[in-house]
Amino acid sequence: MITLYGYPQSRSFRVLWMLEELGVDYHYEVVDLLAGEGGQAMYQQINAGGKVPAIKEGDFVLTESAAICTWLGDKFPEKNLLPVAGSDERARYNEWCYFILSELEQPLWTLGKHSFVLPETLRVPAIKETALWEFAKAVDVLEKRLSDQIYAINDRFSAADILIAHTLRWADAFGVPVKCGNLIDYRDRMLARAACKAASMRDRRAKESMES
Ligand SMILES: N[C@@H](CCC(=O)N[C@@H](CS)C(=O)NCC(=O)O)C(=O)O
Repeated sequence: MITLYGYPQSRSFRVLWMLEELGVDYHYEVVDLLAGEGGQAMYQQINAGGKVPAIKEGDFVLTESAAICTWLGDKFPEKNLLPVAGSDERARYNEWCYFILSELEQPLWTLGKHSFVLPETLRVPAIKETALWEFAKAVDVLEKRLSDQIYAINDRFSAADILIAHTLRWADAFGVPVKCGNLIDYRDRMLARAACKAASMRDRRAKESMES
């Protein structure tokens, strides 16, 4: 059985969504980050950085949301959620992953960290202007590349769409929603998928059980 270590409304949602797309059995183990469980010895054995998501199957443990989605896609090739390793499409998938994590998510996360994540004494308010400028540049690239596409890679849904749509949903939550009509349509189309809704429900239930 696959165990996903996650926290509601965090990057672990990417893996939840992927698992729901795959339709495989999994156990969702909430690591209560706000209660400091990420720093506890038991979880540090799973992820030395104390972060989520992480995934475990038998003795195998993997961290990093994009790496986990890729591992899952390769593990269940019959579900067609990843282009085949070695193909041009797989290179395109890798390109998307690096772009999303280093160009699109990075300025958004900088914005979040210096607005509400870091302890107040570590926040540098002036950095937000730079982060907004960098994020707008990355969104501009996204608009150009996705403007007339149904999916990120050719005509098939893939894990790349999960990573992009989840990051765009974060942008909404961080108060910098995308404004381009095509991009909004793309994001909403991805978020309307049954597996995304199922993952949202699972995440909501996890949040409710943590609060009760
Ligand atoms: N690059 C990592 C980032 C993981 C990450 O920063 N996770 C956040 C939640 S979204 C976390 O666990 N933060 C707790 C902490 O920094 O201690 C990934 O994509 O998985």
